[in-house]
Amino acid sequence: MKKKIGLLYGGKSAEHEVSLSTALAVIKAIDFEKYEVHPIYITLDGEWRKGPQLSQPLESVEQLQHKGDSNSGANNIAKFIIDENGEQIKFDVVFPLLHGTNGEDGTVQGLLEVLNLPYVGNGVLASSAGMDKVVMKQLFEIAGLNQVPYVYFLRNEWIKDQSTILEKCENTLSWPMFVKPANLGSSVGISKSSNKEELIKAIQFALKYDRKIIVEQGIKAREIEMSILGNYEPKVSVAGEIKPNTEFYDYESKYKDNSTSLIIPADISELVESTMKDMAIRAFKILDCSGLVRSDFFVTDEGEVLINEINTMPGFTPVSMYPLLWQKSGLSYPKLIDALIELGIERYEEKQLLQYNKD
Ligand code: G1L
Repeated sequence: MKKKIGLLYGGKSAEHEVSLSTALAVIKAIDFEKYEVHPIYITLDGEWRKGPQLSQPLESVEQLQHKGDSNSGANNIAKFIIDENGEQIKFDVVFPLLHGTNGEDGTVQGLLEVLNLPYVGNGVLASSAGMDKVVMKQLFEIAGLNQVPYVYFLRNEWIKDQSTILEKCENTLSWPMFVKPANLGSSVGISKSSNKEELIKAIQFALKYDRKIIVEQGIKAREIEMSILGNYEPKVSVAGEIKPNTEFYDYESKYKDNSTSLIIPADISELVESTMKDMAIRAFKILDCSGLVRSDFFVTDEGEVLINEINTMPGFTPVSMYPLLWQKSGLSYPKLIDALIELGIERYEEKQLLQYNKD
């Protein structure tokens, strides 16, 4: 029996297009001898549209953007849950290739939990904790992970008392400082400031995108990443370096231009590599991750390793860092998809064994 895979993509999100091309890449690579694929497209307006079952790859993203049948009135989430006969659809596993609607991650995972469907990747807790840079940094602190100094605050605190916040930044951090919305949906709202005046502007800008702001001390360092795969005993890939050609990594350079180059494997010492591996696994465990995570580090010229962030939903086309690192580590893109599906099912089956009532 072929496994029934539900592929969720699109979404009410800034990364709608990225999600579409990722879904196409997965469909092109997935083993149709082992799986049948059920595409579920979420439009930019948040409408859920189930497409016909696939038993062979598609050619273009247009084929993924199913037309709605507006007369049925059921172009909605019910179509995903219930089939033509009113029975609940049972997928063997769902691939959630999207951020939660409006960027609150963990929401789609929560829906899948409520529906009691197995799914690929991180659960509710890791997805939402990994979405908030402040929560993530606080957890890293508990795990004893080395990271850049930071200050954070909420909009209402800024409105009440700007000078205390600015003082705290100047006393705790040195220039330049990077101001970011805490919500890591995408790299929008981020800017660099080299003095107080710029800092104020950067904060006002970031506040357009989130109510929680983080100010991080800038650091002169290389950006090196590792891919983690597994549940209880996660495996770590070789390291890869990102060399940005623009001043820093913004939304445009991340997705649109070729202004970054990836160097795989990264040229690092054995000590730096083993430090990164150890930190990557500690980060994976403290956020209670499952399936996959990409861990991003700073490495200074002196060989100091600092964790920057982890990404619970990394770029996932065959030319994205996460799959490329596995490719170099001996795991091809189709094999990586197989492994993630198995890990999702394993996690679900373990959960089925839990008891929910008192004896
Ligand atoms: F399903 C996985 F494997 F967990 C998974 C889910 C989501 C891997 C990678 C992603 N990434 C994305 O969905 C995205 C980078 C396209 C964000 Cl919209």
